Amino acid sequence: MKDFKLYAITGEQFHPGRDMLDVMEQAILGGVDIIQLRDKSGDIEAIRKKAVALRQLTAKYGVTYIVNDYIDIALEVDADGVHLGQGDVPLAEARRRMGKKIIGISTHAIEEAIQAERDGADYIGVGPIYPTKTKEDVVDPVTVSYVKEVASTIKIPFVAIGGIKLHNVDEVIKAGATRICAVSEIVGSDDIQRTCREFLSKLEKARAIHGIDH
Ligand code: 3NM
Repeated sequence: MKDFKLYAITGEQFHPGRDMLDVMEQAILGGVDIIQLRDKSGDIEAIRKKAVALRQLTAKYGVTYIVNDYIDIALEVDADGVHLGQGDVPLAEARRRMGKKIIGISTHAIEEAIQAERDGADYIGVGPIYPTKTKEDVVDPVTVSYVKEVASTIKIPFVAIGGIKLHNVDEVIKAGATRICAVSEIVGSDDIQRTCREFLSKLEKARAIHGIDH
């Protein structure tokens, strides 16, 4: 998959009164590389409509587009990939359905990370690093020690997630993360473009130090 630094996920509860597409367009203009549609409402028709609209927006800007949970919707709208949790369909089945498209897997422990890599995930989520109210029923924070473990063990791209804010991202980067994902800090920001640019500038500095040139 195309490499990425900053990954934004939709979270409509954090921007009441603002249009989701406008919010995600601001994130794109701020420089995010990946947009994920994450909608736990269960209203499949509404999710389908949002999925189509976000496909159009991301295609316009050439940004990678991932749908959370719904393989069928990801395929229907020709998203670039799907993101799945530990309790979702087995990766082998997801791969059979998704073909060469991107499959990302949430992991919360090194055994899960190793398994996802072995099973052929394209990237993994590593979190929640800090406490977060954005994801329900999530495990206790894994802390930056899990980032260190993954950075020294896993070869596929990994993205740190969970409670990551501008004020604590330096610690996550220092632990070895070169890709960051945030929901509330980005979509709930009064100045989304600026927040994204600040995340990116920190990530780019760290990549320059570590000699990562993509
Ligand atoms: N997945 P925020 S934590 C969607 O650990 C999600 O797998 C997580 O939201 C995981 O940036 C999380 O607002 C929520 O904390 C991230």
